[in-house]
Amino acid sequence: MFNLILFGPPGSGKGTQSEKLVEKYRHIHLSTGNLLREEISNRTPLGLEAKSFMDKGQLVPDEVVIGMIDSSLEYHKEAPGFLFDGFPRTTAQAEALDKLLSLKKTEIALMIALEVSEEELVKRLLNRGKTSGRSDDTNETVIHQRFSVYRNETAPIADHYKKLKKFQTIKGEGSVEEIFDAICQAIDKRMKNFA
Ligand code: B4P
Repeated sequence: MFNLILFGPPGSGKGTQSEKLVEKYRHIHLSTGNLLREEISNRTPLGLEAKSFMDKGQLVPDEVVIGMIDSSLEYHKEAPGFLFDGFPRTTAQAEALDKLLSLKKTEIALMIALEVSEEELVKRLLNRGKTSGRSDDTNETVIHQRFSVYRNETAPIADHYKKLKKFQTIKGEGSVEEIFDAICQAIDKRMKNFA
């Protein structure tokens, strides 16, 4: 089983690249952002709770997100591997993911981090907000709050994967195709050396 984490700040292209990667590698795509937005559009109690955090640019509580990932892993028992997009985002989530995967006798093979300047990120998110209707993409104060949460709570978990030599950065600026090719090269290289 080859499990991958696509990492990076809000708007760095995790969702965009994930769609292309699952088409090529046939991973099961687990995007906590998409799962939460689905709960919101179905107006479930979980969705209503999540919305109140997301609208303010805050993270949804760990137990909610970890529960969602736990159910998804159970549901896709026969998966050839998982692509985690937007998860883990806190140390508690990273620890929970390690535990859940080890129960399945598997582990993370690689974390790929997309690097994009903040100026470019703001441009992309405001641009997406014009068409997506996503309330967290239309307000610049909320966007900056998301960056601050990323710097304080999410970015530090990269150290865990760096220590395990499972971490690689990729330049996230350029055309979607160029970035995709660079990610594929990193995955293919790791797959060759991964039992
Ligand atoms: P997410 O849904 O994970 O989304 P994101 O970080 O905003 O964006 P992503 O990096 O996927 O960007 P995309 O490809 O779409 O999170 C949303 C919220 O959900 C969080 O703030 C949080 O509240 C909550 N949440 C999610 N997971 C959580 C967790 N684990 N724990 C707690 N809370 C959680 O790209 C953005 C835009 O850029 C698009 O318009 C795209 O077209 C464009 N773009 C992409 N690549 C480009 C390129 N190369 N050049 C130009 N534009 C590009």
